Amino acid sequence: MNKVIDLRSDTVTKPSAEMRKAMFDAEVGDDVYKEDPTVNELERFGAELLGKEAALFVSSGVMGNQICLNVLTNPGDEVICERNAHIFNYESGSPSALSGIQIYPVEGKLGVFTPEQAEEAIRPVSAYYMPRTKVIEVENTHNRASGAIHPIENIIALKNVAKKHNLFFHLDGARIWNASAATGISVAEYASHFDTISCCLSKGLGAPVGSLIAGSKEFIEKAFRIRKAWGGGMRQSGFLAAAGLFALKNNRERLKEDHEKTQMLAKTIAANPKLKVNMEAVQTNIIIFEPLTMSVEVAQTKCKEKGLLLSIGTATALRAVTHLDVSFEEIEKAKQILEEVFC
Ligand code: TLP
Repeated sequence: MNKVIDLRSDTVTKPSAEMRKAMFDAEVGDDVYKEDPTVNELERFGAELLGKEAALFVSSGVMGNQICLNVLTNPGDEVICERNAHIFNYESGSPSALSGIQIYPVEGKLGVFTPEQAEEAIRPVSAYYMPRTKVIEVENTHNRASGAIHPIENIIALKNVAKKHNLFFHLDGARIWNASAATGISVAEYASHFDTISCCLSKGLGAPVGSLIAGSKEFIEKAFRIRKAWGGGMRQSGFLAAAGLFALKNNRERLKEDHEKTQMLAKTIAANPKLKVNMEAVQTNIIIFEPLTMSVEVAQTKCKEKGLLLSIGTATALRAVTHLDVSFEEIEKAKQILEEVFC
C-alpha cells in the first residue's frame, strides 16, 4: 500500500534519525531550576538568532502567544489583530479565559491590516468606560491567509502606530522561518520591530514539540513565572530542546524547498476549473483553496480515500500544507489525486 500523503499541517512531521540522535544524546537537568544545559543553550541560541535579550522554551505556539499576551496586558485590556488571526480564531478563547482580555479584530487583506485601520481601532485613552488598547498583534506568515507574508514596510508602519500610542507590538511568528526563507529578510530583522515574538519549532522546522518566545530580559522573567503558573514548567526538557536546536541549525534553509512544492501543487489547483485558489496569497508553504462542486467535508473524504490528507481551512475551503516529510514525488502523486477527485 502507498504511504498516505499527509498535507493537513506542517505539524505532522516526525523527527528524523539525526534529530532523534541529537535528542538521545542531549545533556539534561531540571529546567524548573534552570539547570537543563540543553534548554539553556536553545534559549541562548534562539535569543541570539532573534536578536532579543532573552528567550524562553514553551510547549506550544498557543502557549507562547498566550503567555506573551498575558504578560503585556491586564484584565479589561484589548488586543488589536487581523480578523483571521490565529489568536482570535484558533486559541480556544484563551485571551479571555486566561488573561481576561478581549480582541479587537480588524478586517484585513491577505492577513494584512493598514496603519490607518490600527489607528481607528485604538480606544481613546480618555474613554475610561472603554477597554484599554494595549497590544497590536501581527501574524507572519498568516495561516488563514494561505501563508501570505506580511510586508516589512507595513510591519514598520504598524510598529510606528504602536509606538506613537504607547502600545506593545507582538508577533505571532509561528512560521516566521518561512517568511524569512521566502523574503531573505532575517528573523532578527523581523523580530527587531516587535517587543515580543512567539515562534514555533514544531512546524516547518520539524521538531516534535515546542516554541520559543523572545523579548527583553524583564519580559522573559515575567513569562517564566506565567509558564510555571500555567503548568508549563517542564523538567528534563532538554530532550525536546535538543530537537529544537537541531531544527534551528539544520532545517531553516530547506524551507525554500517546501515553498517550491507548494507552488507545484498550487499551480495544479489553479488550473482546475473545479477548484479556486488565490495565487497571490500562496507565498510560502500553505494553500487555502475552495472546492466549487462539492462541500469541503465531501472533498476532504474523497481525497482521504485516495490517500491524500487535507485539513479544513475555513467553512468553504480546504488547506494543504507542505513540509519536510513530503517529497517532490509525493507532491506529484498529490496533484494526481486532486485531478482524479476534481475531474
Ligand atoms: N496552527 C495549527 C492549527 O492550530 C490551525 C496548524 O495546523 O497550522 N500561530 C499560528 C499562526 C499557527 O498556525 C499555530 C498552529 C499556532 C500559532 C499555535 O501553535 P501550536 O499548535 O503549537 O499551539
